[in-house]
Amino acid sequence: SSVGIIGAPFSKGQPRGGVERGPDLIRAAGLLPKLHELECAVKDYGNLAFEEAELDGPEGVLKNLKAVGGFNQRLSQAVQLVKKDGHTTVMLGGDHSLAIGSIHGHSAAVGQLGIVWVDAHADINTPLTTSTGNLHGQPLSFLVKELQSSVPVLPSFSWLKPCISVKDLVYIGLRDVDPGEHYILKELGVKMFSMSEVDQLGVSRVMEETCDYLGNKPIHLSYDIDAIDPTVTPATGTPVVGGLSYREGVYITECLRETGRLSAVDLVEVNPLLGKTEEGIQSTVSMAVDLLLGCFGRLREGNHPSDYNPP
Ligand code: DIR
Ligand code: MN
Ligand code: MN
Ligand code: MN
Repeated sequence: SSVGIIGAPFSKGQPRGGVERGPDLIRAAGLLPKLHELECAVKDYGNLAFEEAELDGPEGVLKNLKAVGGFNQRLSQAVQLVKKDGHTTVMLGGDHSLAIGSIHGHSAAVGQLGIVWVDAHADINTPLTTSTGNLHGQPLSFLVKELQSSVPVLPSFSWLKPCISVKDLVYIGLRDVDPGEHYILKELGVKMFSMSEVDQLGVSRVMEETCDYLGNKPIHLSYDIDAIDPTVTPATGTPVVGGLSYREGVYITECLRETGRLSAVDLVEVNPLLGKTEEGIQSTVSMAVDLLLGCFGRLREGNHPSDYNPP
């Protein structure tokens, strides 16, 4: 399979510095050579450049609207190019607001998608329900068609048309959902496997049901590193206790790979400035790499190249 990597060193969807270093750190941990070992053809499109937005003061509670809107517009176009080149897209974040452009571009290129959103958070606050004003807590509200009437018109997002149906979205790993978000999830009947359901069913049932539920559509995996337990991935902006284990986290990627329909992956919210210890940072970055390798065929039973010659 062929992989097209886009770095999205973007941090304006949330207030903490450092998350813009994610793409380069994940590359420095050997992502490309490790993908080559799996016989993936890899094209690195580099980090997406963007301009600082001028006069980007808060509008009401909402922060950095122009920066987030402008960056995601460019990102959407970049993703469309990578998809037209025929690659599975890997978006290295950066904060989770980049899912706006990533999913918009992916859907513009290939049509109807199934979205697997792996996260401690639901990221479906609207500009009206958000209490923080951080756009990384809101990307899905801009993308979901059924929420269009609940999202005010914002000039920075005039380029964006909602492109996913609520029935094509599955959450895994939720454990920190705001009241306004919970209302939306229940009202719209969004398919979700919170950490409670992961405990109840086990991750293998969760993945079986997720894949059945999404049917045959191309899959967009949006993986927030904070879905994983903070003992493994402490270097992230909003860690929440009680997350997925290393093994559950990797298993999700193995199952999605197995479908043969994984078409784009976001790996977001790795922030080396919040790791507290060097080990914590290493462990977070290495988890990010292992999740991506799981998406592209690494098996825990082992692998060997197709042209392997036994001695
Ligand atoms: C919170 C936190 N729900 C918000 N969201 C986070 O700001 O809307 N998302 N951390 O990743
Ligand atoms: Mn999160
Ligand atoms: Mn998130
Ligand atoms: Mn977050």
